[in-house]
Amino acid sequence: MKNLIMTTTAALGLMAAPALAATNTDGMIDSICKQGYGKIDMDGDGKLTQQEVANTTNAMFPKMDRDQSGAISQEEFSACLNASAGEPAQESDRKAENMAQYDTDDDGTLTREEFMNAGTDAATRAQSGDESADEDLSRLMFIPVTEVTPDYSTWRPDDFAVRSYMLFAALDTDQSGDVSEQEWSKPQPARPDIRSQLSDDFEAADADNSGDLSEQEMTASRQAAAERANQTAEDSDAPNPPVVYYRYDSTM
Ligand SMILES: [Ca+2]
Ligand SMILES: [Ca+2]
Ligand SMILES: [Ca+2]
Ligand SMILES: [Ca+2]
Repeated sequence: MKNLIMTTTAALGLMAAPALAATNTDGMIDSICKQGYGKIDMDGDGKLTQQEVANTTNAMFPKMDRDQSGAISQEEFSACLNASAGEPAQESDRKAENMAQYDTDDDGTLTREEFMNAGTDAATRAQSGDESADEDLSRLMFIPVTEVTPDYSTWRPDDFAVRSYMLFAALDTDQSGDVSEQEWSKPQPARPDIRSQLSDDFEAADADNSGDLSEQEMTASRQAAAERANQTAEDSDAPNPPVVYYRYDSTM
């Protein structure tokens, strides 16, 4: 699935990041850019409505528009949506010996479905007070090095789904759609750099080919992606498809 919105050439992206870091709005921009779509489902039913997408686009647009030009340039787009590229995860004890338990079809690799089902299972156990689940969660959830060790009891199902999705994306470095034993054993996988994908998405969203995105273009593009995400969730065979996973499919 393609991204919601997004952006730029490699050169522009590299130049934009230091410029952003120099401003005191950096923290705010960062949180908007990093929270992605996890918080978009405001009525909590696991579906993205067109109105929710319009509302969140309206809220984030002026913050992404760093120079207040009234439009989102490729640099602005990429600086935001690729903000966490390269961010490493905390170390965990992932190694060949503890991968097999999550590999339900025993084929030696973890598909995203196997990976995320394992995460959902561990999350369910953790929330029912099973302390042994923490060991699984430390292998299956993306915890940035900058974050203190999480208190999983405070996480919502969406948080588990997002972090699980993030870790899978970080581990699957060859983007094959599954995690090999070698990929699994990487001690500190990092958030992937998605500039080239963002570049494609930016072009697709720029309906009038003006080279920047109006709020209307951004809203339309995100609404179309949300629609696809809803459809993907609906078509899924999983009994309870992790909703945020589908939301993040549009951004990662
Ligand atoms: Ca701008
Ligand atoms: Ca497998
Ligand atoms: Ca792979
Ligand atoms: Ca445009």
